[in-house]
Amino acid sequence: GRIIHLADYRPTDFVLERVDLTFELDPEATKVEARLIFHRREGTDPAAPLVFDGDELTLSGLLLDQMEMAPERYTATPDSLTVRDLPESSPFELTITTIINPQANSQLMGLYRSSGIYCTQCEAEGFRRITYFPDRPDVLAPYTVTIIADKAANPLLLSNGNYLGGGNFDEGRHFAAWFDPHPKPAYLFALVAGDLGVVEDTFTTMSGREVALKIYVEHGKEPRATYAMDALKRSMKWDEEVFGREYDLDIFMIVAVSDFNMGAMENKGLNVFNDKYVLADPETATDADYANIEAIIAHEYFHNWTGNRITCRDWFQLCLKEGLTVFRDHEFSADQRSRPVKRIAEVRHLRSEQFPEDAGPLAHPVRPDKYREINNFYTTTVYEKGSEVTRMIATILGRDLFKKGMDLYFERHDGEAATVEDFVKCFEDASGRDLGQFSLWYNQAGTPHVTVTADYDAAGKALTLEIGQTVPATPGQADKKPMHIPLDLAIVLEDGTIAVPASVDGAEMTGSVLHLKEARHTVTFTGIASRPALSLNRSFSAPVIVRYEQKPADLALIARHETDLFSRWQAITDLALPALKDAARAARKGEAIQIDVTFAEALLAVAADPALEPAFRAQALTLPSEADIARELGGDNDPDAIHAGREAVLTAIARAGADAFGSLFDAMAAEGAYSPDAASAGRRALRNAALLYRTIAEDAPALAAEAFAKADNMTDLSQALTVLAHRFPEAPETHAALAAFEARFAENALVIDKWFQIQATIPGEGALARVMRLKEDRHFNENNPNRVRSLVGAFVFSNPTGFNRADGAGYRFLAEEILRIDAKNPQLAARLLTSMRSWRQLEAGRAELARTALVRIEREALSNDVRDIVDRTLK
Ligand code: B3K
Ligand code: ZN
Repeated sequence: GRIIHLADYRPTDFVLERVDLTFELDPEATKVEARLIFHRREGTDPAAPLVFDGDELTLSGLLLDQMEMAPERYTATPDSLTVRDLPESSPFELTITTIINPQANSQLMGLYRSSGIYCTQCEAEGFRRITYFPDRPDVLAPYTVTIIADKAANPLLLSNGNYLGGGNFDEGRHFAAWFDPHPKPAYLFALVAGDLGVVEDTFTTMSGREVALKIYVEHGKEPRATYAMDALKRSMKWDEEVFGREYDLDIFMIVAVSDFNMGAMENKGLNVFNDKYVLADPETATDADYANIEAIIAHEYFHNWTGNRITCRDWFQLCLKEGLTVFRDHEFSADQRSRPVKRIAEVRHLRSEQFPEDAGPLAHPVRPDKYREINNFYTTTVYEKGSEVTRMIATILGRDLFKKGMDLYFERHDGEAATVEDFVKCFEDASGRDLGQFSLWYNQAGTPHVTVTADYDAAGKALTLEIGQTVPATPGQADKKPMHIPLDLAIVLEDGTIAVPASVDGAEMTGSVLHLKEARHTVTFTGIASRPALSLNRSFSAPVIVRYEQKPADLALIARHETDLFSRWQAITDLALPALKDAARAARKGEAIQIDVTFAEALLAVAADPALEPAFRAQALTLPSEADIARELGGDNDPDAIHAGREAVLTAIARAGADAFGSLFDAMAAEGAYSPDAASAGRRALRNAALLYRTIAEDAPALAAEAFAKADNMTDLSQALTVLAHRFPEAPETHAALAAFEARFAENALVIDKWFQIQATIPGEGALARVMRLKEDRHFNENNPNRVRSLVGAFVFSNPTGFNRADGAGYRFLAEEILRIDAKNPQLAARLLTSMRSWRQLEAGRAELARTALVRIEREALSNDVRDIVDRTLK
């Protein structure tokens, strides 16, 4: 595949006016007829040919204004169709016919079949696997779609927009027609056909229109779709109230399918979902599943305005819809649940996923300027860092001006394919501020480092900060410019109050936000009554790494008194990190691990504080992960030593807090019947954290086995099973629990995924043999992405000691998996391979073994997807 550059963008020579598609569905030979009306764009070369994209297509008919075209006027190959000698000025109609094989489509891109259901996935470039088309996001048109199929097998025939009508044909066939009046790019096209059950509801919009809501699932699973429906209605309401956005069709549909390459897809009026993010009930879904369903339903719904009504000019602008829509779903979840707890979870996720990406060979700007395979750019940088960049605009402008800028964006660009520049300009115009330097966030990759030193002058009551920023070099970007970093901070005095400085000098400050714009600032605050502790980057106002040496006593002060709960959690984490790092270093040297457990006092105090919400207290008890510690250590990493060190710290906390964990476990027992709401989920999280520490302190499986036996919901059940399996993999209690779990949920593939995942993440070098054994299990299916992610994905992404076995067997296993999966499903293979992105951070022995495995992959014939990842990872 060749490399596509942002700088090469130019508009099409032809304007697409209308699309009219007819599908005659057949599992192995679906006929697709596309009638497309175009006219030549004014001012373009009147001799220019019309070039269509294709992917593995064969042309079986081509008409110009209903007349067969002479073969010398066009050239068709599997990946393109070029039509010459087209009218100079008048509109014309091309009718393109292709025959495709949905049954044989194992890539799950284009039109494919999943458990007997026809469905489509077109983003980013799947539509060109259905018909020849100008398959780029700046080609927008209204679509009419007619679907013809066998009625018994496919009573349901769905596409985008509003239902026009349908009827019966002979030979048991029927048809349905749909019209989507909102011009859209082809990546938002969808078709679904088959036999499904439905959950129905309605929503009355703010202007009083009634919208039919339908969620389609496999027959019998309807009761498990009610939570998704509830989340949908809350999302629709919230988007009206917070962003003033109203839904714009008569019907909104969601279809759950079991074979899907990602989470879900925002096709206009017809979202297609991985069933994992639709189906839930207390017996089979965890609290995390409920929260994910709520967030993803919201995310896809919110795309209706940010993505669909206003789409992207080209794929380089992907963050324009993804970063913004993640920001919107984050805000939604924060409003529906607990804002600080949600923020902590977001930051944990950003640090564990995006920071490593930004620090490794796959680093790229939020808006990349080149790509070889666009599917490899649906990354945590585009999504989550993209969301953080939007959040910073809101922080810099303040709530009201941010809202004004969003309103202007919706007004100015509705119906268009826009760019990041268009978006930023709306905030500049709405606020009168210059966001020029700020825009570097879109173009410079790498996580900025902010270093701070403080000097307090007691006599002058002045606090002086030396603040420096650097942005590390990333692939293709050696030198970086200073960024505009909005750093929210609090100066916490000895009595726990937050100081209000008499004056600030050396950097602009708005409210509690300091605006860093230079490589170095010397900032002086006056009127600071006592030697302060510094709470930096409150609520994680900027996605940066802050380096500031702070005394444990000062961190403890912040952990106790900060009004920003995120910062209290951060202080607790900062207190624990030195212990975790020291323990890992000691283990690495083969020394005895000594732990001074004073750091845990603040953590235990927060955990026991009844004034704080349980979900927050549970977060305080959840130590940084092994991957987090590896990142903090910054290289030459030995995953076994990190694991051993972290275990020692956990044990020290478990012993120090033994009494507290006992009473917490009892105090957080369920009150009444299960409810998935955030408050109840928080109590379960805290109780399960206590269970973990109690089990560690006792070093025996009995408590977890008892919790497993008594659990009346999937959260408690799977947590207890995880504790058993991860801590006592060979205990009879564990074998019994795993067998009972498997027997009870054998018919529910999504729950069996949890069973795979729990076993795939059992630490230690035995993990690989276990994973290989499970690959032979009757529940495993290599063609189903959810199964592959639960077993192979969980092993390579979430089992640091198992995957990074010192003999390199984990890497060799991954290489073989990648090569086999790549032949069927390149997107899935490429995603799994990103698990190698931090290989250079490993100690030399493992790094060399990892490199050897990458080279093994690199030498084979590969898809464009895997080729792109392996080449960049090795570079
Ligand atoms: N827009 C889709 C992702 C498409 C991925 C294509 N490889 C889902 C989402 O972000 O909402
Ligand atoms: Zn999205």
